[in-house]
Amino acid sequence: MVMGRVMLSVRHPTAAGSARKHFRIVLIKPSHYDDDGYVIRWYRSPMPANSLASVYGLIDDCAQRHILGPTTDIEIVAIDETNTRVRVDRIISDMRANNNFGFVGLVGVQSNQYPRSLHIAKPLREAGIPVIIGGFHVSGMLAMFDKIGPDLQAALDMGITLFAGEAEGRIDEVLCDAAKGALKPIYNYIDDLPALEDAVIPFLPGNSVRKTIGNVTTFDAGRGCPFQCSFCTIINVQGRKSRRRSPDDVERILRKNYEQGIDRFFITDDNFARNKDWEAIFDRIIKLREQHGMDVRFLIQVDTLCHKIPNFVAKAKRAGVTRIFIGLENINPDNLLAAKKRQNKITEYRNMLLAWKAVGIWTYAGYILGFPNDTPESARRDIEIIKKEMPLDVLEFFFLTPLPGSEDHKVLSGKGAPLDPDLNKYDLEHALTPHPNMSKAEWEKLYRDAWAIYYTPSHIETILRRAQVYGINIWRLAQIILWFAQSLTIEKVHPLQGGFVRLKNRHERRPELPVEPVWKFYPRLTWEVIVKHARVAAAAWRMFRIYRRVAAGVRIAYNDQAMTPVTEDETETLELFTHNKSAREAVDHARRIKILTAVGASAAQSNV
Ligand code: B12
Ligand code: SF4
Repeated sequence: MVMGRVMLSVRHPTAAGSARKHFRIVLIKPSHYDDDGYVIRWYRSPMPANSLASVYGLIDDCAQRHILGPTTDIEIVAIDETNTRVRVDRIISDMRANNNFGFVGLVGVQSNQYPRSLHIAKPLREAGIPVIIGGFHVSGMLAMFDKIGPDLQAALDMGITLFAGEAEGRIDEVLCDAAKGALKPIYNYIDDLPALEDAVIPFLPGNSVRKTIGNVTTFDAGRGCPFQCSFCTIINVQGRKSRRRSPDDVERILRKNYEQGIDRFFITDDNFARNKDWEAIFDRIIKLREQHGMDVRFLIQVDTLCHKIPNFVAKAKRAGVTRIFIGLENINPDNLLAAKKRQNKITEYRNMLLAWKAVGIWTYAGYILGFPNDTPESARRDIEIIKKEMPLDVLEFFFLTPLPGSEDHKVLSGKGAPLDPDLNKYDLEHALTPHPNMSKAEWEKLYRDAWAIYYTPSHIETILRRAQVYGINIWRLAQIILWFAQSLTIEKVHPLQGGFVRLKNRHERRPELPVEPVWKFYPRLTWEVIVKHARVAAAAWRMFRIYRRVAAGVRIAYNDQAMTPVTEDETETLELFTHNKSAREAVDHARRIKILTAVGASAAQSNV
């Protein structure tokens, strides 16, 4: 049941007769509750959490440096609740056997995971075990508000320690305080973000990575993003300055994982294109691949202007990037402007996607529903435009959510706007505020419909046909599309929260809801399992037939509007550019900039 359990006891000579002590740290990356109140947990979760890897790596380093003295070993147990049941009773008895010498760290706690974290913490605190909570909820709240809100106060009242900011360079202090039994109520480093060059690298043992699907692990090559999107928490928690790991450290991360058989990576930087050392990092990876024969491959997150950075796309390809994720967010310029997402230019979308396609890299994009100018009709029409005019592979939908830590959340809270008080729902999958043009029910229906509108059998076929032209592995792509297309309908969760074989325990339910009786819980669970598997099998069969049709047509030339670069006259005809006034204005603006740049360039030339 323990995901990664490592007893780090580097033997140092101890004074004769002195007994070794074990400082026990249990790190838990919590999950959260589904709409029925059960913990979302899988036999295999999608990927390991970099938050857990970062804190694990830091504490592992403390253990190797023996920061608690030569006679005290540091023992780390790491649990990812999305794939491992948290047995609080066992943690309590193990800790008790060790005189509560240690602590439980709730790691990388997002807002939607905060209620679950407090539920895990309650019995631990009652047993006298020190508990520390870190992650985006605590950091985001302390970054945006001077006063402690009721949710953080509830933790402090339970005697839980809060950690805000990043732990690199600070973890020694926390461990030493904990070992002395003198943890402070709050460690607040939110205004003092550490440099990442030479910082301890994130790492998880291979046996924990193997509790996830595939052979993929996560690491951050940098943190921070220069842009200012109002719904974003990252800029307020990790800052707008690019802080990054050195190419040497990236190489160490890759080698350490490669040695334990892990060669696929999700680089979690929210915008790797704005990592100031992207080129040096790519160059190092290219060297590892081309000169040292390391077949490492990557998924990275980038912005919609990345293709304009000289060499970026070409080097990404050589460095083994096979997929990119882009925050497309919306195709209505009014909405993008309202969210201060000024860097997203609809006039660039298609050319950017084609630049990636040209090198055989497939694209995922996030699309947000519920911007102020959206109506159910406009959003449905926008998705149809995307299907017809943009060569995008995987599209995923989110609700516009005022996440704690974002400017939107702060502004709405300041105005006293009605915000749903249940933090468990702050997972980008729920409607949490009133919308000017849609009722809550309409917004929720739009979210459910959006997946069905995009992933129709005929559009899946089009995606695969387009991908085949660019030499993309369509068998693999078909599997990912199956995952994204079916997750919400079959498992009722977003694909990023999904996993392989849902596990449920009768007792792992929100304490506000009753434990269901055996006669009700088990028959329903059995029925659920049967129905789900039947639906997965049916969907997989339909997908296989589409795949087979496309693969059989490999020699037939395929082309469509989305696959051709945008021409000047198309800006007058494409719906993407003409569907409303602000889209037309965006095109006019881009045209004016182009003319001015050309005039400026020829003036500069005539001056030379
Ligand atoms: C990679 C990633 C994922 C991956 C993997 C999960 C992971 N955590 O690695 C996947 C794709 C699975 C994912 C899914 C989701 N994610 Co996500 N994800 C990220 C991303 C891009 C990077 C996470 C990361 O590695 N950060 C770097 C680490 C090092 O930072 P950290 O977690 O804050 O940890 C540091 C400190 O907080 C502190 N610390 C943390 N814990 C502890 C504990 C102790 C004891 C101590 C001392 C210190 C400490 O030290 C750490 C090292 O410095 C972040 C954005 C971001 N830039 O962080 C979003 C982010 C965390 N995700 C977010 C969300 C909403 C989700 C989803 C709910 C989306 C969805 N509906 O599917 C799901 C939830 C799934 C789940 N079970 O976690 C939000 C959370 C916002 C919030 N306020 O709650 C973020 C911030 C993005 C956003 N949109 O704003 N995610
Ligand atoms: S581009 Fe992404 S990471 Fe950067 S501010 Fe916008 S939402 Fe945040």
